[in-house]
Amino acid sequence: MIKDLYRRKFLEKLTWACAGSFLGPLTLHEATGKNKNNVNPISLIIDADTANEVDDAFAIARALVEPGFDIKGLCSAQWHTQANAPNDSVGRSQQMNEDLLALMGKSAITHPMGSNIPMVSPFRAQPSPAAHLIIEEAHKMPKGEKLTVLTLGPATNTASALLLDPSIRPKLRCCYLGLWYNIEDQTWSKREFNTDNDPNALNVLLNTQSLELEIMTATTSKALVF
Ligand SMILES: [Ca+2]
Repeated sequence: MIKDLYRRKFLEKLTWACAGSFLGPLTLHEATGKNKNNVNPISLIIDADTANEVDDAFAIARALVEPGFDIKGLCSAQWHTQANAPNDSVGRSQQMNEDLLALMGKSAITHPMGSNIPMVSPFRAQPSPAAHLIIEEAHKMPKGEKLTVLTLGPATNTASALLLDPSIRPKLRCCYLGLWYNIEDQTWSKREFNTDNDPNALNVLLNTQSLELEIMTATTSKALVF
């Protein structure tokens, strides 16, 4: 109970800090459907293991007030390899997503639950409401436009969506936060937290031909200290 209270207090402070300086542009965006540069905002689904560490909560709160984003959904992801992970790690992420949306007055944004378990092979999807939302929103994109899926945890939900409906591949732009890159010997490593939580899912993204995939490595994100 005390933990829940601290979590809620933290989320309240976080949402006020993020919302305060963006309320002006947000009103303009909501009134016109376009951002201040008069271009259409990016259609975006955020897929996050929100309850694992505090960084995802900051990213989500900031994204929710960004006029350049048209957020089509906020999905929850599992984080089962963390030492203190509960059995329902996706449920904890889901609860934090719901708390954040409620505190920011954004509960109308669709917020489906992701899979609580990783893929058991790179050929077998883990169906979930989150994976189905990615499929649904990808198909809604106008011709020539893509849905951006920003993955802040393991790629279970996105990879499962691709396996369940491969026809969405040309409609997706996947942004993945994970892997290490060693600058000295120019080698990549999959022994990184997000990837360890579902290595099969990342392999699906890497092995899907012609999939638009952007990766920010943990090597880079670790250096981004504000
Ligand atoms: Ca994360």
